[in-house]
Amino acid sequence: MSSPSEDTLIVVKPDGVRRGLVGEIIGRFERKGFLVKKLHMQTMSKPQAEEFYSVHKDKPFFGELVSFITSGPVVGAVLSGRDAVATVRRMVGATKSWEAAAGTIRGDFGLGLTDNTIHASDSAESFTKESGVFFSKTRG
Ligand code: 3AN
Repeated sequence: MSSPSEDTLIVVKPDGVRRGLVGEIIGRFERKGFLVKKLHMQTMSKPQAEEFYSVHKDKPFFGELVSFITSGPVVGAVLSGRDAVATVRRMVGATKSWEAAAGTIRGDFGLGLTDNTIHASDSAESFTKESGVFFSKTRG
């Protein structure tokens, strides 16, 4: 029986790329059963990052967020599979990495908050917006 499929976006943040965790992270999603539909490494520009994180523009940590995400290369992937948005968020774990459950990506690989290894879309609407911004300079 085929299962209903959904797409979501993950972005391995500069700390994750710097620490050599790209393969481990993408591998976890592949082993879970998600299909990698798009994969792209780039260093985001400041305007691109401000648009990517625009829902947080009034938060006190917005400047820090933009400055961190543009501090080095990131790797974004569109993942496709059953209930992708919620399932991927469970695999990513809590925002505060030091509180994230063992077995989640943030729980296993870091202690940071701004530098919390990975971003994942929190809804279908966020996926549409964020993937449009992330892949704006790529074709296909
Ligand atoms: P999540 O990435 O778990 O969905 P959000 O959407 O609440 O978390 O926050 C977006 C990003 O903003 C987080 N990934 C984290 O890097 C950063 N962030 C969230 N809260 C704070 C905070 N209080 N101080 C600094 N950075 C924060």
